[in-house]
Amino acid sequence: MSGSEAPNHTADLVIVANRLPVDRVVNPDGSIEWRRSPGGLVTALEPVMRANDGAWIGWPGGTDEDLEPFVEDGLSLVPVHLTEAEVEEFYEGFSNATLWPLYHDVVAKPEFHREWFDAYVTVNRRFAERTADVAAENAMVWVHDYQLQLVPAMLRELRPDLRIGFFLHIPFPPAELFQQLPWRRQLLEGLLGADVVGFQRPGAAQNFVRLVRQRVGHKTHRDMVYLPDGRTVQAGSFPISIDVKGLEELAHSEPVQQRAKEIREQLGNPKRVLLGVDRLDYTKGIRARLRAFGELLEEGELDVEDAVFVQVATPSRERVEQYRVLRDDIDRLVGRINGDLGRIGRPAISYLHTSYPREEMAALYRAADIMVVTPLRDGMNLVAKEYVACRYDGEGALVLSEFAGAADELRQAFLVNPYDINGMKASILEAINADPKSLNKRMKAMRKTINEHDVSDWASSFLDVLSETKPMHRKQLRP
Ligand code: GDG
Repeated sequence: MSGSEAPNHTADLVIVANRLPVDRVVNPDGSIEWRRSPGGLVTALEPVMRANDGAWIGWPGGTDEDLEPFVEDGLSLVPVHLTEAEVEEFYEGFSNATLWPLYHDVVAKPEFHREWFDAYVTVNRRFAERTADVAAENAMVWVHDYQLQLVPAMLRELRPDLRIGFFLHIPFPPAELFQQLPWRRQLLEGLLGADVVGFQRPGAAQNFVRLVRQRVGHKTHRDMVYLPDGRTVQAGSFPISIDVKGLEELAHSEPVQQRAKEIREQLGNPKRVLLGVDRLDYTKGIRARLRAFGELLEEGELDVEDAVFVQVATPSRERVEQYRVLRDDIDRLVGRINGDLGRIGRPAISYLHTSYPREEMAALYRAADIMVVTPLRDGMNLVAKEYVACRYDGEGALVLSEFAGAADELRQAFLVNPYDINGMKASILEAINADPKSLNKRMKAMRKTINEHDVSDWASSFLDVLSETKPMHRKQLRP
């Protein structure tokens, strides 16, 4: 497929996600380049996309131009254009200020605006239409995440021949919260357009099936929904993972090891380095974690000469009001803790509001004795798995929130309730004082778990289930 050619009905596998897996880079000479955005999803899907004339449909970011489909590094990419108003209402509004907080236990108050939902419908329809143009007869389509929950039903209407899968990367809330949503029925019906609806955790799949029974009135049995037209929809849990080998190799590389040493030196070679890595998001529990650390210093349980907390907070959704408020909050808290408890050359918290290349992230994971991951609610949390992947020496400790999907698998972490500050303080101290042998045992067990289930296992387990649905579809994907 060349740059200007429309890719009509050619792709046997179509990935539909809010964003394309590339970022647009404008060079100093004004020329435009696309750079692959790092991320497990594209790594996992690349081989199967190449083997099956795959196409990826998504928003390229920006609102300036309506771009034609193009091929980048052998991947067919199909841009969906959004206007400035749609970015505000569909993306920042309905996706990130309505659905995101509602699906994360209402840890921030969701806003309900009818015009935001209208934009959500319009944009979802555009994604569905684009997909209908691109997908080959009987193709498999895999739709991703909360921004596109209406796409499955819209697409089925346009193209009943397709096999459609949907995966939700974030939690799916219990009925008690979901039913606040004025558009609850539309969203459930949107998802029911899929043959397989996947979630991170079994509880989320159960929430979905229960809601479908209660709100839409369809018959259900366990994870299956029976529609009046004879179709079935299968719900299930497919916990996502990371490119374990790729990251471990990076962590092993000489420059990363060297950089990890250098980071510890630059921090003044403290006895203990604690680390947090998150998008700056109110679901991630950054505030509670820093408070816990501050109190441990205040009470003399820890000393700034011995322990430092490195918090990387990657800028995120900066135009959404709640994210601006959060940023100010964290700035103030870090300032207060450092002002009260730091000494010259020894801040308590080394706070980095920025994003880093993968190599630097791997070096930070290598440099940290204790990784502190304390979301109030999280679909999975890849950072926890990435830390474990980098600890090939079996050293290091993971403090992990029970409310992250990752807690289902990483049972040997120091599991905490992020709402319980005293409990978190006790667990951080326990991790700091644990005997190296017991830490080694925990880390080995967690490494075994992630090695047995990496991101390509995740992708193939979902696509296998999808390809087994609907016996009238005979076309199988090539492995
Ligand atoms: C959603 C769900 C689910 C962060 N800062 C930098 C950077 N990162 C990378 C991390 C990690 C990823 O971003 C963040 O993934 P998480 O899983 O931790 O969280 P969300 O962004 O909220 O992701 C989540 C996930 O989807 C997948 O299904 O696990 O529950 O909320 O990979 O390493 N990477 C680089 N520089 C940074 O500064 N290079």
